[in-house]
Amino acid sequence: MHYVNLEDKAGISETYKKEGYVIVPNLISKEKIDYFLEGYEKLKKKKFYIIRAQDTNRPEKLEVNKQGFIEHSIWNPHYHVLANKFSDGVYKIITDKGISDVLEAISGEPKHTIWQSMFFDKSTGTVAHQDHYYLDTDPPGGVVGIWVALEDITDECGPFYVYPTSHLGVIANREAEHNEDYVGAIANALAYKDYEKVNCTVKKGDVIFWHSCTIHGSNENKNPAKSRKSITGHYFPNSFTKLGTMAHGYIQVDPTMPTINPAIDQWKKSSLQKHVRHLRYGVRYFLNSLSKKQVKVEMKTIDGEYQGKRYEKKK
Ligand SMILES: O=C(O)CCC(=O)C(=O)O
Ligand SMILES: [Fe+2]
Repeated sequence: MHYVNLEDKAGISETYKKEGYVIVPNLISKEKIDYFLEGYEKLKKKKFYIIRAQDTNRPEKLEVNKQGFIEHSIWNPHYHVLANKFSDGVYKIITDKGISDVLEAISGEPKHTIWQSMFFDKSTGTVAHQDHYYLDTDPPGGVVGIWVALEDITDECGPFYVYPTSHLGVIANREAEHNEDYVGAIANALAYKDYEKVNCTVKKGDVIFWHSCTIHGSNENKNPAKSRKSITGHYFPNSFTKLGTMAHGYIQVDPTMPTINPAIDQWKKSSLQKHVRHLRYGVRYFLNSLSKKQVKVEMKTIDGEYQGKRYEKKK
C-alpha cells in the first residue's frame, strides 16, 4: 500500500501519477467521523425510510440486519434532508480541508466540484471497474475518487482494492450496456499486464485517492459480524467538463454552488429539490413493490451471484 503524508505534496502527486492511487493516513479527524456515526445511529432508528441504493441502482427500504448493519450502500447521503445529522456528517467529511489539499496536490488546480458521494455500512462486494464507465471528465482521467475509512478495515470486512498502475493501461469501453460485457472488458484490461491487486486494509481516518481509470472494487464480506463503514466521493477539477459533451460542441457542467470549504463546490440543489428527490424515490419504491413484473435494473455494481443477472420475478 502506498501511503504518503499530507505534508508531502510532491510525494502525493508523484505517487498518484505513477501508481494511479495514493493513501493519505489520518486525514479525517476522529471527531468528524464520530459526529457522522452519531447521525448514522439516528438514521438507523427510522421506522420507514427509502434510500436510493448504489449497489442495486434503485430505491430500496433502509433495512438494518440482525447484526445491526445497513445492507445497501446509500447513494448521495449528503442530500438526505430527512436525516439531518447523518447528511451533515457526510457533508463535513466530503468538504474537509485535508481532502481539498490533496485534490489540489493531485490536479494542480485550486478548486474542485464534488460529483457524488456514497455511504457503505458493509462491503457490497463491488465488481472490479474503472469509474470512467460511470463518471469522468472531458478530457478523460480528471475524476478523482476518494474512500474514507470510518473504522479500521481488516480482510474480514471485505476491503476496497486497487490494481496499481492500471490507469496507464486499457480503458474499458463505456458503451457496454450489460454487466457481463463490462466485466469481460475489465478482465481484458487486467489481462493487458499482470497487475498486482492491493487490498486496502486501512485505518479509521485514512483516505484513499484514485484515478478514474484505475481498476478497483471491493472484496466480499467474510464475517457477517464485521461492518466496513466508509464514505466515498468523486470530484473533478473545475476547469473540466463532463465526459462526452465537448465532442457535441457544448460544455456541460451542472450549475454549482459553494460548500463550507471555498476549495470545493457542489451541484446546486435547493432544499425543495432534495425533498422532491426523496419523494420520487418513495413513489418509485412503492410502484416497484406493487409490480409483479420483473424490475429491470441497469448496470449494477455488485459482484458475486448478482453479477450480470436481472432481478428474479416476484412471487
Ligand atoms: O467501496 C466500494 O465497495 C466501491 C466504491 C467505489 O467503487 C467507488 O466509490 O467508486
Ligand atoms: Fe468505483
